[in-house]
Amino acid sequence: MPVQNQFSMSTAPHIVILTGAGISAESGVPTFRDANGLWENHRIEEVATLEAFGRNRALVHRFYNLRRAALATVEPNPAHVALAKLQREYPGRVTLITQNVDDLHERGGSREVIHMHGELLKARCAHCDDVISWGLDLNETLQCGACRRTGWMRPHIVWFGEVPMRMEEIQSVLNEVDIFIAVGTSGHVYPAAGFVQVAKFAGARTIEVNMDVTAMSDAFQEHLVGKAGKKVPALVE
Ligand code: BV8
Repeated sequence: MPVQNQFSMSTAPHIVILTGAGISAESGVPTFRDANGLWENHRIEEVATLEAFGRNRALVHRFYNLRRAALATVEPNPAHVALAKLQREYPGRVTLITQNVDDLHERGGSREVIHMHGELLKARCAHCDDVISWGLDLNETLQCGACRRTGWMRPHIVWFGEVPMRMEEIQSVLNEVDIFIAVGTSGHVYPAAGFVQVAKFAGARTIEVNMDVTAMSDAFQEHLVGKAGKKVPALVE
């Protein structure tokens, strides 16, 4: 049953949506699985870590600079647009959490997005934590505008082994969710892969939208098998 049918102003359910790389796949953003978790023969888990950044800044900067530049070549797809429409229609009742670091949810019209793994279009000073919007190449010559130090600017990205962002907020919405929908995520990365269990504990209806069976499929009551660009609009419109 489309989630719209569950909305009536008196009992508007609280919907929590978790998206992963699969929602951006039809926009042309490669998923991590597409590359079998590899990039230029490096395992992504080896590039996307603080240790890798300490070992070889140029390599890590290149990894993110290429992905940041590629954002200019992609557009949001009907799945991003449909979720933004749902958020507009039910203000305050739809929490969108993404593991993705692209800006396609925002360009699809979403105003409030919880980027639990950070954002490609932001940079952070590793010395004073100042965060700036940043759409260009990052390198070690960049000076921090807040503490004036040079060589400390890093991608504003949560690497493996680092604490995801806004986890308290995420925890509190999961404790009171009525409908939990996961779109285009393989369920390999924690803590995101465990959110469905928290939602189930809260008594939520759980729906997985994916092209494949995933590592967390067994935890979901409902499965919409197919492409997000088709299945998400049908579910939420
Ligand atoms: C944490 C930013 C503690 C980077 C990312 C050993 C040492 C240290 C940590 C660990 C360890 N073992 C385990 C861990 C925990 C670790 C982890 O889970 N590792 C994995 C590899 C086992 N997690 C962490 O380190 C996290 N931090 O645990 O801190 C903590 C926890 C809680 C509270 C306090 C402290 C931090 C993890 C964040 C890593 N950063 N992103 C970057 O992007 O460069 S994760 C990165 O990979 C993505 O953000 C994404 O989350 C993940 C890839 O997952 P997916 O999004 O699911 O993408 P994937 O390609 O895998 O799947 C795509 C899916 O879409 C598929 O199912 C496919 O079928 C589907 N699909 C494809 N096309 C479509 C589609 N579906 C629908 N339509 C389509 N068209």
